[in-house]
Amino acid sequence: MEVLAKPTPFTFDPSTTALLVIDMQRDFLLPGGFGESLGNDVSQLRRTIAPLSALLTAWRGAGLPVIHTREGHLPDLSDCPPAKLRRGPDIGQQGQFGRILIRGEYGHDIIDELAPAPDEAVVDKPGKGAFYATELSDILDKLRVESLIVTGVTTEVCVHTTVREANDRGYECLVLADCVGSYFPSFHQAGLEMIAAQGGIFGWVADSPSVIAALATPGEIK
Ligand code: C5J
Repeated sequence: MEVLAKPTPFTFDPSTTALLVIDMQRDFLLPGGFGESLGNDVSQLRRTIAPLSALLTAWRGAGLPVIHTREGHLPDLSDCPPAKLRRGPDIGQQGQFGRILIRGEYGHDIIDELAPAPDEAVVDKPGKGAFYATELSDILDKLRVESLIVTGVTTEVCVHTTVREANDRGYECLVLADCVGSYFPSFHQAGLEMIAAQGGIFGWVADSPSVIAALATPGEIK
């Protein structure tokens, strides 16, 4: 299967590819939530919801694996490095949607529009990267995944960190520009350019309609 992408067309075998949906959590995306309380414009992230929802429908329809991630910590914060807490003192404090970035709280969970299906893995991560201190590598090994379609928020933080981690572990990554978002449009733009620069130093960048079109091409899914 091939999709138009930068810097070159991206080729993948659906039988060894997973869709990664990073941190589409209420704390980051809901008006009134943690992200907005920091002065951020959540509409910059919320524009990803409709394209990601359409992609999920097509990806699930093709019977392909989806893995969701959530950034957050244990209620006692024992998995939160003191340095992270020093620079993010709101973590664990009471917010509009429960304790901020704490597992089990309403705000920590994934937005209703993109709720994981019962058979889909949800990886809880204490860091920005989805590989650090998680079971993600094991899940991908079991599924024999070689390529990742990467979506979610935010482009320059958790998406970028995860793509860099994946790249070092030998995965081919396609990042979908319309399905990733940042509170800062210039960081989003630069983040995408960095991925595809220098012949695809971290991977490829495309838009979700080209993946949906490829999935709909007769004979492409076996
Ligand atoms: C941030 C994330 N931005 N999911 N988290 O702190 O990108």
